[in-house]
Amino acid sequence: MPIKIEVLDADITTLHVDAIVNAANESLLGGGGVDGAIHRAAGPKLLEECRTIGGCPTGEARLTRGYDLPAKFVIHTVGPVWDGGGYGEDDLLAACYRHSLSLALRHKVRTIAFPAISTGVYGFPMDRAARIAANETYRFLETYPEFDRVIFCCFGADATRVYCEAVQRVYER
Ligand code: AR6
Repeated sequence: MPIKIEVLDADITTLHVDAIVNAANESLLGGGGVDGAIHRAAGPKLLEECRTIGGCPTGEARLTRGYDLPAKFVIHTVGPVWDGGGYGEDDLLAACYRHSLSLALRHKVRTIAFPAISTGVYGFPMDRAARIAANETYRFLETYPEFDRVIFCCFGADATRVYCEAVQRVYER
């Protein structure tokens, strides 16, 4: 079965893919980290469209256009805030990947890039987040092989190594 998960060390706003995923908050009205970078690169029309959506619960995803980004769409998903692991954080993070990929499919997205959702301000342990990202994405692609490329776009060498190892582990199973 051809599974196409890649890991890149890059600024997600520069990627020429059909959709990039934003690690947003429930307001969908912007913030810091990758969210701030995406809004800056997409321009003010992105915030205008986000205002019409009315927010997004944790674990779900919403789609907008990409405006000035090279990507056609932005899929905004809201990762869980890490609170020790006993509050459903793992399932909510897995749901972010699943819902983002389903929404992408509905919009005929074939190439998509994810940031390391929840591993910045939201404090999710990186190795645990990477394992969930790799497992859930692999499982989704087993059922829906329509994607040409799914990229985990990491910021920096440490994150890139952790996500690479997690992806390798799912391939070796
Ligand atoms: N490209 C790729 N990855 C990036 C970029 C970039 N340009 N910038 C940061 N990262 P975070 P969260 C990485 O904090 O933890 C926002 O304020 C970063 O190194 O952006 O889900 C939202 O509005 C980290 O590994 O998202 C929410 O309030 C990863 O992206 C809150 O932060 C995620 O870090 C969401 O927190």
